[in-house]
Amino acid sequence: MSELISLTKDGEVAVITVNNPPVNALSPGVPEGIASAIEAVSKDEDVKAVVLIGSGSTFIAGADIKEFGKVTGGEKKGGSLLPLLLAIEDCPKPTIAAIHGTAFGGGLEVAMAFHYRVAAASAQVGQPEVKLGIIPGAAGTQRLPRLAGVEKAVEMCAFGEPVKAKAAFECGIVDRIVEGDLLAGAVAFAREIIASGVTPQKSRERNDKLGDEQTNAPIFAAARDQARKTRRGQTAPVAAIDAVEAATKLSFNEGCKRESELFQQCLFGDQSKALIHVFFGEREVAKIPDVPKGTPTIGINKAAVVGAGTMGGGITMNYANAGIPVLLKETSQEFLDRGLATIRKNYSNSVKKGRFSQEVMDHRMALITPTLTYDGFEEADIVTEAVFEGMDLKKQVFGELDKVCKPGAIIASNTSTLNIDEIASVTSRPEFVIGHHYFSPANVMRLLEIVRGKATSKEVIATSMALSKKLKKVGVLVGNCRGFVGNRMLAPYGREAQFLVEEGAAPQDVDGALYKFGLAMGPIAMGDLAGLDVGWRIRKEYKHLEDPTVRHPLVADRLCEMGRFGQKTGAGWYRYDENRKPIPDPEVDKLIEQASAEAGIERRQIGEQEIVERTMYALVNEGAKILEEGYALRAVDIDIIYINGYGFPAWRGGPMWFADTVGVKNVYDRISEFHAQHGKVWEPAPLLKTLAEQDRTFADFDKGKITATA
Ligand code: T1G
Repeated sequence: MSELISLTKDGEVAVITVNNPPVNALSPGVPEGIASAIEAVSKDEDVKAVVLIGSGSTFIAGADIKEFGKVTGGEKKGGSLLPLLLAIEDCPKPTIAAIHGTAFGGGLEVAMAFHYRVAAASAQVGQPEVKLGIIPGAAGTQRLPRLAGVEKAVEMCAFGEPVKAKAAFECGIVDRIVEGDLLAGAVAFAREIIASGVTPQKSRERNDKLGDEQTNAPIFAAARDQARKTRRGQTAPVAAIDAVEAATKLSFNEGCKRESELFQQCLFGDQSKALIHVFFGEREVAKIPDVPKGTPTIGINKAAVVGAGTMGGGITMNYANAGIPVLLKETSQEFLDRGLATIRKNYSNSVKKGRFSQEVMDHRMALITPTLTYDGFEEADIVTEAVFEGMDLKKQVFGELDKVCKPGAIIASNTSTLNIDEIASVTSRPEFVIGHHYFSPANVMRLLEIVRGKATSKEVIATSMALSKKLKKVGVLVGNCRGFVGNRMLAPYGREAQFLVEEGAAPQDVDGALYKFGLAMGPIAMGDLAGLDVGWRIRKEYKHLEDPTVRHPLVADRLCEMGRFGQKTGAGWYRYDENRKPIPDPEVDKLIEQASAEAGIERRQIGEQEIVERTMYALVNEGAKILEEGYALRAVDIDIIYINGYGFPAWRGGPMWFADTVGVKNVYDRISEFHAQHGKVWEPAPLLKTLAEQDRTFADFDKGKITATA
């Protein structure tokens, strides 16, 4: 056999092992190797049964995603796994797939072609293809309903969530859970099958679970409704539902043909390219050129958080969720009690929703130690400061922490915009100071902006990247400019949204256009959610830095002067009912018209296209400046930040990927028009000009394919 596939024997049981680290993907050579092994054992009279198992940490985790780009780019023709799966299923000897780790995508499809499946209790199975903008392409939508029933199959194929081994056993995907050594358990299972003399049934011939039109119609209708609500704008989930529905209406072969048509449609669509870009991007961001893999890291066994407000409480939960004991300090019992109560309420809500048990909640609460003093901080490996967003207070806290924390402890600030170097300057350990900028709600949003100070050591950066994975966050290293990356780009984005309102669009027009574009929430409503007073305070703090020669939005300050801070005061740009539903407010419309008149602006009709271009290209232009100034390592880092921190639709790949799909030159030309119309705030970024002139993309920039920028 090849080095990818090995074939051994345990008595009369043949064992095929896949050796394609790190995830035993079905890369070129792996399907071929399995096919050869199946052919060999079919002819070997001494072999009475066959087991397939993965080496290393997992069973086959799917097709090799790296290969898709070659297929859609025309570099190679896509191969089908279907013949291999039929060969496995038609093997004259009982075949058993032994699953550990994750049998995902093509991995599960291969396993379902085996006559039986046994799994380790910790294993998971799934068809996560929709998360890549595609659908199962190797009869997964046809075999899964035959093994697990239609409802389970639709849920797994349309929404892509993994299923644990126990649940997979209960619904019929797995035939046995193996305790102890998986291979030994699988071989023993094979010997039972041999001894039973039973002729194995082929999954493709099992039609008893396919239900009928009457039972299936409501299942598909409910799935389509859920996809509309929870996967808004995405094409793959609907295609997956159509493919599973075909399994209930067509023969197996016809169903496979229908699945293949739908798979090809998705694979060659823009959404799949964007989602595959995001898949690899979420892993790329962990790669830091001057902090190589293997950089020593600091063990994080004890943590502490200063500040039990919304952010501090959420950060504390992240550590407790990861099983790390964490101190939570406040300045008064009242604030401490309030913070703990919020944490307890959040956990209770999760228990009520069945996300985890009361026992898990109790364990997590037990890991949190509230305190009014710094007692115990000397044992913490990392302390995260999450106090009020003011430089003086942060400096005071960092000065105190520098005294109480042990040598070598990391001190991180959750600041969202303030200068990390200035904060570090009040400590004796600037190399251990770093920004850990979480996004609210900190226990939910996956993004963690890791802000590198001038003195921050490589070990502290490497530790922060490893810690973000342990906290189930996506850690992205950013530079220490004002607003870092995400919030720095949010400024021109929010500015344009407000300018559009002052020029003629209603707030709900701007939000509506961007919601339709795919954003979770429009910029005007997002301002009300975050609190208009936050930006108001920052504008007042930095008033002296504002450029007097450019126009600034007027309405948000007026709303704040009226005490309309947004949801927290029941009214901001919108009024809010008891369910926090935004309601356009005629009083605000009047205020907007007054502001337009004051700014000498003649209001006009503004279409959705301009709303999307003015706001999205504001993001892109600022992102290009950030890249050329070196505050983000790659364009994909900016994409991952916006998808995981700001609700940018992953199926559009992120703002920089979106610019590539529009065409960088088209974006540049449009920005040049805005520059002519609206003045210097729209000065095109030099990198954007360079890319446009060289007919390059931001993806090319990431690959180092452009010559130096201006
Ligand atoms: N193909 C290629 N590379 C892959 C890969 C895959 N399927 N899965 C992971 N990698 C790389 C990844 O980029 C990283 O590389 C390294 O492996 C470790 O990954 C026919 C068409 C399995 C749960 O969607 O969910 O089958 O950064 O950091 O945290 O119908 O990887 O080290 O260079 O994520 O332990 C369906 C995707 C494909 C599974 C392991 N399968 N992978 O998580 O490691 S489509 C998937 C995962 C398909 C069929 C269709 C996770 C994991 P590098 P990692 P991990």
